[in-house]
Amino acid sequence: NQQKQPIRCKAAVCRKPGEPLIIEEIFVAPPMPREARIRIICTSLCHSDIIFWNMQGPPAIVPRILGHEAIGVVESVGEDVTELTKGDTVIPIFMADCEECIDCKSTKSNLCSKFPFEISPSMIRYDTSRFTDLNGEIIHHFLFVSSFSEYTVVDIANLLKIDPAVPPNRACLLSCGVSTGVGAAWKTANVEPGSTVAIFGLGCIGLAVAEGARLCGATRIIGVDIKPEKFEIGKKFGITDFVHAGECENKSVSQVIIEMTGGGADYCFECVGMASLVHEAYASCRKGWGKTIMLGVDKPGSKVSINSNDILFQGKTLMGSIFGGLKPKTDVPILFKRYMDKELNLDEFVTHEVKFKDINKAFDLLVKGECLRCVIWM
Ligand code: CXF
Ligand code: ZN
Repeated sequence: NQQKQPIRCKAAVCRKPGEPLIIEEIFVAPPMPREARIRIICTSLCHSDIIFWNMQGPPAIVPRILGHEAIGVVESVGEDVTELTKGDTVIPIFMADCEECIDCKSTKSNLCSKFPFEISPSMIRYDTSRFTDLNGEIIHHFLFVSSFSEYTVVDIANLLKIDPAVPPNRACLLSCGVSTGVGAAWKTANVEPGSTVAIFGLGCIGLAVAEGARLCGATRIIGVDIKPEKFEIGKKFGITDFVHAGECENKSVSQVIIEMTGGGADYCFECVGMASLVHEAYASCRKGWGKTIMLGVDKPGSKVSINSNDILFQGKTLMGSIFGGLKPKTDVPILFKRYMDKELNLDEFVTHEVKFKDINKAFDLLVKGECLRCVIWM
């Protein structure tokens, strides 16, 4: 049986942290029960790939295959897979959705308890790898996806079947970054029509929050960034006002936002991953009902410090949001529909496209902050 054989194909392997990926031939083992082997069509580069590419030591171990924002076609399925079949178009999602645990059954959570999210070098269900190099050495996985490979193996809990009519270089964006930002506005914050929103950091995630806030009917969307050129880009995503952080004379950003809004924004989003900025975002949201949502990932162990009486007397909320609070199997299909109905703007996020052999160019562009999303075609 052809499908039970390992596949020999090309992958971009991270062998040393922070050094260019090496395109080499590898073997991809057949899928185990409840897994599928996927042929990647295209993948895009997310900032988390850069963070873990640069990280020295655990949980980032080499050699491994990075990449987690992608779209592909099912090449074969393991035993006990009824949900998917060969030829289906799928997107991988690093957050599992087993559809049967208490969290997956609740509309209030996207944190699967059967397969909790972790930075693991293995498959989510088995603690083993499906990749080996030509010397038989193990190559590790990343975020249960490892899409910088012509073929990969992904658990059924991490796969969403999608309509093959969606252009692949748009569909892949809903696999991580854009979904995370849009979801944070829609699901985590539940932004209401007429709201004022402040977004700290106008990279892909922050701009996706703006897009989500616009879809929710926010009327004022304030972007905060240290680069003034981000305002022009932000306008395409519905940013109405801009605060140039670092150039606020002798005021803090929160003082500026409180003055602009007559008391603070209804919703603030931290999209950089700086604990000190969470403090500033929290200070920028309105007493009584203000909500601050953390999306950025700071260094492990970093602390957010907020005066306890501020929390007690101001009645504000501070929330974390992973994958925008979206439930992969039920909420992401709604985003696909909104894209196909021409409501959700994905096109503007794709600023660059390269061939797989040029994957290291995509890294250069994102590291230099010159792109939002670079699509890498296999
Ligand atoms: C991130 C979310 C926080 C942990 C690392 C991965 N997700 C995707 O980019
Ligand atoms: Zn990502």
